[in-house]
Amino acid sequence: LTSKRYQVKRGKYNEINEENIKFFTELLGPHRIIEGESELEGHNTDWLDTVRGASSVLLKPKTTEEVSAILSYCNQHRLAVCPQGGNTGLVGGSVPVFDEIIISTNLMNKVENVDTWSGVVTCQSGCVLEALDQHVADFGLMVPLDLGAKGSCHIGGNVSTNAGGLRLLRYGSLHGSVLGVEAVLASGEVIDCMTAMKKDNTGYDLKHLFIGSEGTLGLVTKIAIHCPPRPQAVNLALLGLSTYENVLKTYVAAKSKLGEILSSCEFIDRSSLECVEENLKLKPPISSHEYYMLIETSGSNGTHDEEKLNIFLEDVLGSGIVDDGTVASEPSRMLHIWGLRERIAEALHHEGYTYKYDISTPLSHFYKMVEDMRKHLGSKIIRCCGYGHIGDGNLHLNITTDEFDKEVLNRIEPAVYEWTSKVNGSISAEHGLGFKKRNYIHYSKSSGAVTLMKQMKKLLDPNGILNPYKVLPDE
Ligand code: FAD
Ligand code: S2G
Ligand code: ZN
Repeated sequence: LTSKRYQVKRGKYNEINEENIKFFTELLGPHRIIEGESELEGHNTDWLDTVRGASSVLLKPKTTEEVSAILSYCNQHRLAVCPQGGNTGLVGGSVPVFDEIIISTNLMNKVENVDTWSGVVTCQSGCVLEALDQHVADFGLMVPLDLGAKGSCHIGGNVSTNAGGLRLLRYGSLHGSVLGVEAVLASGEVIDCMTAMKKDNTGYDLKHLFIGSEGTLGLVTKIAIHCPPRPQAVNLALLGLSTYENVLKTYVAAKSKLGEILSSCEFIDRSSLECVEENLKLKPPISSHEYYMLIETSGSNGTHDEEKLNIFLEDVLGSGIVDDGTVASEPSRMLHIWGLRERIAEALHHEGYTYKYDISTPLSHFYKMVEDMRKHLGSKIIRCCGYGHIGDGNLHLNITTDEFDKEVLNRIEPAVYEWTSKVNGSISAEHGLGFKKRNYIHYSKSSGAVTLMKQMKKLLDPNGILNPYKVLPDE
């Protein structure tokens, strides 16, 4: 069976049958198995509505043991599976390509322990990020990760995509903050790398195999994550600038003048802000600038932080590298300003079809990519805009047309990947490769590295049942 949409050949997997359904129903009970493509509509399409699978069965395990029984059965019966968390992934990794069985972590949402001395939280992988953060807030802690999908994404999905988000600049990557992982292999074997210790140098650090492997090496069932103290004082500045060079100067000034209280440095161009104004009717407190920055401080002493922030603002406004700015510390005002940044993806979605590129580039080239692409595409598109985590050198280049247009896609790809490779950037900074970008991995990884990845996949999932057609390039 070759999917016409994707020119992909279905792997040699069995099709699910009544006997399999009987096994899963006996294992989970009738309420934790959902059948029928129409019932699974929301699970077969991704958040962006750009990829669609044809699964007719979704399973809802509650425990590691149930996941183990499911995978060992699927492995023996050569049934392909697609692990699914909040289904907010942006590279087509979270939905089936054909009829893979969807294994949802929706019911695996128990917080198992909060160690208030060390700040290490142990929980199941299906905890929704925002709910987990609210839970640990009661202990004066915060989850060291924040992204626009927090209301739906699962911490297991964040780990599986090694999500970056809005505060990586301050709290680092999940490869650093995640201390322990429990995952179930395709064979059903449970790999317990669950340590709550910050330091453990005994043998290969296997948990890193499951962080960012997008469900292709194992199904993550539990994680232990180090949660820093929740800040007592937060400020958010929205700045308006006229040149990209001034954006870079402001970023450097923020690092040197705000130092350890800088918790986020985000970038929005004029077109991105116009998109949220036009499509979501959001009102920015400042407008008509070419570029905008969100600079957030998080600390333990409001007076101290305000003093440092004022010195920074006097510096950048006084020297003229920033044209205009506003500062919020009242939660609802900060939420409104964050909405202007976090909802750009949603606003773009309103415009039609989004061609989305999540690129790491040297800061010197960061915005040139948007300008070059805008020139290259001319009037064939509605919008070409750039925003993102400038503190991480991570640009979100997004282009919209009212509906999918193959000619526009061919003008963008592979040019955008060649452009990225030329500056030694990454063609996927934080979203992963999933289904949509799997065949472009060579733009950012050597053939030796890709060969070793395939060998690891063969070792851990010899029958290839875990999230097939994802991450690694087609044979
Ligand atoms: P899903 O989308 O369900 O799955 C993602 C991938 O992980 C799939 O390949 C899936 O098979 C696999 N998977 C899921 N759960 C498991 C598990 N338990 N074990 C093994 N594999 C699993 N990403 C960023 O990095 N930074 C951002 O700033 C950011 N902002 C976003 C803003 C919006 C509005 C949206 C919609 C998305 C954003 N994302 C961002 C994308 C982000 O990667 C996903 O939102 C999130 O990390 C995936 O979590 P999820 O639970 O939705 O996983
Ligand atoms: C972000 C997700 C949305 C997008 O907003 O930081 O990671 O549009 C992105 O790419
Ligand atoms: Zn992002």
